[in-house]
Amino acid sequence: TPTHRPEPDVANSIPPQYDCGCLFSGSDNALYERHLLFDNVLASSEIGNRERYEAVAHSVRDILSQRWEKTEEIYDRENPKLIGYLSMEFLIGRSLSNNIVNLGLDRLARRFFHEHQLDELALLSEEPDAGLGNGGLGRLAACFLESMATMQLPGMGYGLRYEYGMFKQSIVDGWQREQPDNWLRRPDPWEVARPHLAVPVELGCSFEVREGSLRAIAGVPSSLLGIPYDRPVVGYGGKNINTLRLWASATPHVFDFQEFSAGDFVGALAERLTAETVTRVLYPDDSTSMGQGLRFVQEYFLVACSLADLVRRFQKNNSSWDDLPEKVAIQLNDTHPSLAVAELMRILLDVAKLDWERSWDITKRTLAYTNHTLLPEALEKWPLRWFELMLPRHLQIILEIDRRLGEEVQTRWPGDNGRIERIAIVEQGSHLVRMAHLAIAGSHSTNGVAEIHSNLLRNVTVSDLAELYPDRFNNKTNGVTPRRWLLLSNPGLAECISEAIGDRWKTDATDLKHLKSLADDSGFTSAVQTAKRRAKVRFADWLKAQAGIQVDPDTIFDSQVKRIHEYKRQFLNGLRIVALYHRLRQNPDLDTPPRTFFFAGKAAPAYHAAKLIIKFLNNLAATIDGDPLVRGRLRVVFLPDYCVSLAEQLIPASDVSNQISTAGYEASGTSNMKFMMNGALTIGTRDGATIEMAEAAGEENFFLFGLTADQVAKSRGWYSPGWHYEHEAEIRAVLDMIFSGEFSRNEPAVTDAMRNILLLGGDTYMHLADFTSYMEADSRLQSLYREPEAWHRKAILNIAASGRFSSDRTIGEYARDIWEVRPCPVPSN
Ligand code: B1N
Repeated sequence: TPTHRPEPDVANSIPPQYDCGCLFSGSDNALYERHLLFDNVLASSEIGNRERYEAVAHSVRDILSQRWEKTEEIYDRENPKLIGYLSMEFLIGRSLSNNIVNLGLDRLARRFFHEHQLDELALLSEEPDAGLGNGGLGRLAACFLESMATMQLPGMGYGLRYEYGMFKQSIVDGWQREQPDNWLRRPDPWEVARPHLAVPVELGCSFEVREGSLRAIAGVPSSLLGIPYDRPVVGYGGKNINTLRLWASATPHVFDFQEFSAGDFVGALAERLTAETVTRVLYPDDSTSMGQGLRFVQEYFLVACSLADLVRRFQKNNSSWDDLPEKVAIQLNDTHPSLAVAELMRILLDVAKLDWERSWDITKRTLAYTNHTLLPEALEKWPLRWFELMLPRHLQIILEIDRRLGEEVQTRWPGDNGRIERIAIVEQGSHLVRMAHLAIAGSHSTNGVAEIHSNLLRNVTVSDLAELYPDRFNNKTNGVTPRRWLLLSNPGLAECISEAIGDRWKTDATDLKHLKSLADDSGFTSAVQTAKRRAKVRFADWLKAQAGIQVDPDTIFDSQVKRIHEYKRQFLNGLRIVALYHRLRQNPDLDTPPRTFFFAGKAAPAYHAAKLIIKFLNNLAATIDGDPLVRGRLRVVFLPDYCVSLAEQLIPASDVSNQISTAGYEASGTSNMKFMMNGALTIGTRDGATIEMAEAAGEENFFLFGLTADQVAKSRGWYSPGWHYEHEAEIRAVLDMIFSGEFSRNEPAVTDAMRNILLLGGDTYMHLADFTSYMEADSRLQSLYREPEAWHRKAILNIAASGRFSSDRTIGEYARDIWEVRPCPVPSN
């Protein structure tokens, strides 16, 4: 029988520090009523769900505002070491329900919705996703902020306030279409503009916008203004409320009075347009670096604003520059903010007037760098010429760093010119600045995001730098917040877990291990089974209402949701589905469990192969949908516009999680962890954090398949997709079916392109090498599904082992090993 450990209901007790009764009282001056009535000045007949959402959000913000302010006050008074998490992306998603849960207001809120006869779901979905990120890297930053606040660590996120976030995706004739995401069309209730904290940013050139792109005008220095917009980051339990500070660009001159009086009124205002262009839009590239000038300006803008802000804070309570590393820890989320190395050096040399040695020592001890990918196309390298144009002083500094680095290598390995060249920050010949080398040289810590990734980084990608600075390299395996990704998105399962083991897991996910002893408990197994079934029904209902798509909760929900990329191998999943389809066509009496395959994900607009994958999957879906022979047995659904809130719906409802990247290519993955926490079983390769997940749960509770990273690297030289086509009957049948145009009638370009990627072009990501073992793993999975007890036993063992993949654990490790920061609790009153 389940061990019932009654715990105080943290989530549903109102923290004493809030006076929130008024939100829910029916009295005339209740927060909600006032906001509803006065904020929009609308007749009650004109008030819709959007206005109701805004009124609730503003009420919640009113409730948290004093706590938020108090957090700031305590940090100011206690002067603890502060973390500055610098990231070009924060993929936040929606905030209202997260803030309600983290403030412990969920029970009250439910009653409030009920009493006011409000449709809670409809109201919550009025909030647009804050999609200020591409995928895993941006979502990780959001999870990290939530964990820091929950763990009462003084941490501040710094990013850009993009006017347009990740584009909206629609599917037309199977192809991806992009629409702008104008998420700020309506005022956002969570942001607070702080114009009095604006920061000037100086550039060595000016800009003009011509034909939609930004052009530099050499030799004419210019300045921009960074306006901070703050967003609350509510920790679970509502004790500390940290800040995410997003910078918007503006011009310092509202009018150029000279031009104004000279009559060029419009021209003067046009300058303002150019300045605001800088934070107009998020670059929609995941795991690639597009080398655009505007992106370079964005990166510097983030760094300049954030460092100025951190330095200003530091100087308020400290006097000696030597204390900077004791008072501020700056984490660079990939190389995107790695100009921080040169910018901090500039501040220390030119503003603080310190000498080089001292400046360099302070810079290194303050900064730390996280690498998120080894893909060569994602490693940022910027033209020297751009530094010359825009950041001439930074270029001087970088060249001096590079010169000294060369000297250091020369001293340790005299005459080893090859090594000097490989380590150099400025690449010879190309005149490109290798931003990863700058970040590694200018910081005290370089970490990867999963064991395998950190090892490859150290031993392969930047092995020379690792040999020079072995102590700087370390691993911090990623994690996800169990509040958003279990408590909030899967309330049924969360309750079932709390009933069994109490609710300490919400802030200490390792407590989930107590579920292990319940894996053979038939009462608990069936409770988990019921929770999964309910989540599937809930998702099916939601999908029907949202998109008119009907799916059957009595089929296996098998999902692959992530950015579309060749290395993630959505094609391989497609090949599996074609094989299953082919088998049924050959033998309609085949006894297989009915299945629904879900895909979702966006392709970078310029990534043609990725767009082709989307087209193929949609064609596959249409063909299978139109074949009565497999109706009710096979179904493929491509869900458009994957985003945080879609993930929150789909992940709890999934039975199977596909993590099938070519081994060695996925740095970590984080959705893999979300699926695991929600009781999905993983079919996957030994890549990224999936390796550690299988280790934690026991490989017997995973469906692992395919080549290891080592085997991939070793077989590169002789691998031949043609061999597999010739020698493996099912591969041949599957490819022939695709190449025959079965799924792409009258679209020969689609089949030709697939033939090129999978066969003629050499199959870079080795789809065919892993196909057969994928099918074998799939068969094992199908057999297990026929035994519900055994299936849910494994699901429970997975949930029980998922505690290690909480971002609280990850942040604990960063805090201890890299930042050396301690909690700074904000007392209750
Ligand atoms: O970062 C995630 C990892 O879990 C994923 O495995 C990894 O692919 C992802 C340039 C990136 N790496 N690199 C990027 C994003 C945007 C961009 O412009 C690169 N994203 C990842 C979290 O560690």
